[in-house]
Amino acid sequence: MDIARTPSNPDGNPEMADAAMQPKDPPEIRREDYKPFPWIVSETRLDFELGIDCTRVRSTLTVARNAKAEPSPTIRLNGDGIAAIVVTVDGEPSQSWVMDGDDLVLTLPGEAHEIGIETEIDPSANSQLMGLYASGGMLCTQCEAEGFRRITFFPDRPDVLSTYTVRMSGPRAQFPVLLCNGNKTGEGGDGDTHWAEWHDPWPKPSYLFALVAGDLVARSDSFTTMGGREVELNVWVREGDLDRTEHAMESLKRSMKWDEEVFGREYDLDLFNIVAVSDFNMGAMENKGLNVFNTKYVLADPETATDGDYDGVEGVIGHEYFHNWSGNRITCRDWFQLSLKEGFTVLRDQLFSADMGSEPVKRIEDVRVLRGIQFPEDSGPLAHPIRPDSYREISNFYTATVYNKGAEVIRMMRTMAGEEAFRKGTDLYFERHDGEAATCEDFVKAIEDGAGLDLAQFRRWYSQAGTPKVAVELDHEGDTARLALTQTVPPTPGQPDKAPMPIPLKLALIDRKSGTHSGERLVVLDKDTAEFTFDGFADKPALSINRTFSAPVSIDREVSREELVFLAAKDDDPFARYEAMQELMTGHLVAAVSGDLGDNDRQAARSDIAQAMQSVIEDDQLDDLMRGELMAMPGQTYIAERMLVADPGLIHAEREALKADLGKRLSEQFHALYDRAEKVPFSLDAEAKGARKVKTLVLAYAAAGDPAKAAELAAHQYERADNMTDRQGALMVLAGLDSAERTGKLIDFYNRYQGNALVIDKWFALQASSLHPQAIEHVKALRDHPDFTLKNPNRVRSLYMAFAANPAAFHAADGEGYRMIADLILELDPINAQTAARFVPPLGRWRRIEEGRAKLMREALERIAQAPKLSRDTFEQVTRSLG
Ligand code: B3K
Ligand code: ZN
Repeated sequence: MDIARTPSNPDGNPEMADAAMQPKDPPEIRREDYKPFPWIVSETRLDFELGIDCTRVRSTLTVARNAKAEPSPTIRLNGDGIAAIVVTVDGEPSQSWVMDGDDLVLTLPGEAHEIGIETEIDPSANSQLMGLYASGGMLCTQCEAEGFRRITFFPDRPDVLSTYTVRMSGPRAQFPVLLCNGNKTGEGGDGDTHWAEWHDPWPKPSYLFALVAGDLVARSDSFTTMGGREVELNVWVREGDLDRTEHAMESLKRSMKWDEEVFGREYDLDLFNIVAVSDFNMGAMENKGLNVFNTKYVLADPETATDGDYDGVEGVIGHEYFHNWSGNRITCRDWFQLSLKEGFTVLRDQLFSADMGSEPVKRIEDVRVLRGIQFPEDSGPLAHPIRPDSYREISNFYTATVYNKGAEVIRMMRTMAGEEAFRKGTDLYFERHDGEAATCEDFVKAIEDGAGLDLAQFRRWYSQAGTPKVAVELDHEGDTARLALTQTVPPTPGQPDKAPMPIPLKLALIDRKSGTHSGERLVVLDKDTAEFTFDGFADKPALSINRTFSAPVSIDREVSREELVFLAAKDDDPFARYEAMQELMTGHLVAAVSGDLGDNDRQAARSDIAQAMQSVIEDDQLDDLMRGELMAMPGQTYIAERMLVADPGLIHAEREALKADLGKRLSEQFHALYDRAEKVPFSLDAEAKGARKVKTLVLAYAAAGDPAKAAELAAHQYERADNMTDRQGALMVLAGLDSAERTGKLIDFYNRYQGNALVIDKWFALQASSLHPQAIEHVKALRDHPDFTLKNPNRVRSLYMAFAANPAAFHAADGEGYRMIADLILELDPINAQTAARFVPPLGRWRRIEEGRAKLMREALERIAQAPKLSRDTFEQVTRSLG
């Protein structure tokens, strides 16, 4: 693939041999330069003659001038590494076109025309997994954001909506199943070849186009919508995987029902297909009526999938399904508006998962992702607003900021409006913009009008990057509690000065004696500083603030450990309780790492933390899922994020030391908890899931406190396991220990699941993320394992993302971890640029890391930057990271 045989490159000059590898310095695209496309493409007809290594594509576009755009004598059809074999206008061969880089620019004289273009592509050579590619003998597509232009020349931008009619033909034996968007309108065959024709009645942008051809089998079911439409549902997988699709199908039906009940959204076709693909750059893709999924988010059974995997399947199925309205019926005007569909759809999937399981636990999980990934992004060189102002490669902007902070921003509107008014706002949004390519501004305006909110100042959340910090002080005098709040929004690249933003903070003032409060309040801090007074407090209350994590900010306050211990035990908001536990541990670890902690202070802090942990372990009002959250230690990145400059080695050592200390101090309580949890039989209900969660947590504490005992217990759990959660949890602990059981159980796991790619991914990841002192050597050895390949993104991520997120290994003081990631990026970039570029951000944190390592991280980045050719993706990330 990517062999460009364009007029300007007739011989396939090696300089251009791989279109993904660009000469340096690709242009910057700016939001303010948006112009409507001068042509309307009312209809698109596509004819595919399918072959794994040669597919011929004939497209017919019906175009007319767009009266709402500046007139143009030409039409620009984007291409990427493809060549036109034939170009016709109104049925006649045309010579009036030129190539401008990868794009085909055609001069059109009249008001309306029919353009015909023929291209030929090689899906089997498409290792970028964008456009039409081969995966395990089948053909599939990924077009978002700019993959359609790798299939045929087209105005590949989200504001060009067209109805698609697609015919595909190919060898029946190789591709017995032929799928596309919309409904099947015909099929037939002749000897070994067969064909199918599909029509999608809903106008859509090219990024939502999808085609699948392969030897697949389906789990089928149906759903009757609230309007009485009977929808056929299929989950397509390879033969042999069918018995792992039940959870996906159930999740789909639950999503459809939930969207009707909670957002009033009904499905709009007679068919909904999901196809699972093993080689996929991300989680899944919401193509109209034909969602394509990474197998990881489809296949699940108790033997091979963990509880986390089950939740992942449900969440991603929901997410992609919800896009049918927030993304497909209303799409984005341009890619700067990506958060319009992604932020909103993440919020929708979060609310869905919360409704399907435990709301507080889901909230904590979401906040953990936000603080572990988005906060570091927002405080580093890649920081950008949820609606970015410019990009070089849009694939780099599918970020935690656009997705997760985007969801938080909409969640704040919901919090300020209240659920009912917010629903009026979303109803208005869907009604006003159905069928359009809209902007974030359209969304905010609809919420403003529908929910009756003034969001004038709130819009700054869309334009300003950086995590606001809120300094909090609570004073008490007479019977008045006085709360002083001060916000600062830090400078970020290109945005040195920030204006104050409205920050909705839910709070409660808790009576220290009774442990109760008189009601939760919502205050909105919309200035740099503000003061709020509360009367009727004879004694100083304990402050519970940013309850439910009502705003995506960091709270900065002086609070005694004693008060945190109190809140960890008594706060009636589960999130605030979790926060108190996290703060208790984080506060201690930051002080310990900063070196200003004497031995006595250290002992006193550890004893307070143990006391709080004990009350969590022994609180019989708690369910185990929530108990597990309260028991979890803060992640290393989160701790590092709290320091201006961090020493990853020291943080790791202190964190492990605290874990060991707790493991020892609370050994009895932990083991009692384990014994109780161990008796709960396997099921997928919350109680059993909670039991499994606390068991593995106990093993982790024990592994730090008493490794020999933990190894024994983990080996026992591994052997007895009747589900993947228990087995993986035990193996995770064993993989980090220098015990005799380690090797045996790793071999057993591999042999047991050999051939099951998703489980073998776990086997790679467990070793790459392990606490074992030789983890780095293990990763090097695994790189040469026959099952390792750079061609499969899941496998690459399972080894190297896990490694890059393993602080002790990645941050090895001699820089070996950084060199390994740089080597990977350089090797992977020509194969799969999108995946390669995802490994740059861990190196980009150098400014916040101690000097010695920072220098080594920079060197790794500089070495990448010096490569003679880089993809746009990696070039942009490396350049921004070096700053
Ligand atoms: N919309 C897709 C993401 C496409 C990423 C392209 N690099 C999946 C999702 O967010 O639902
Ligand atoms: Zn999405």
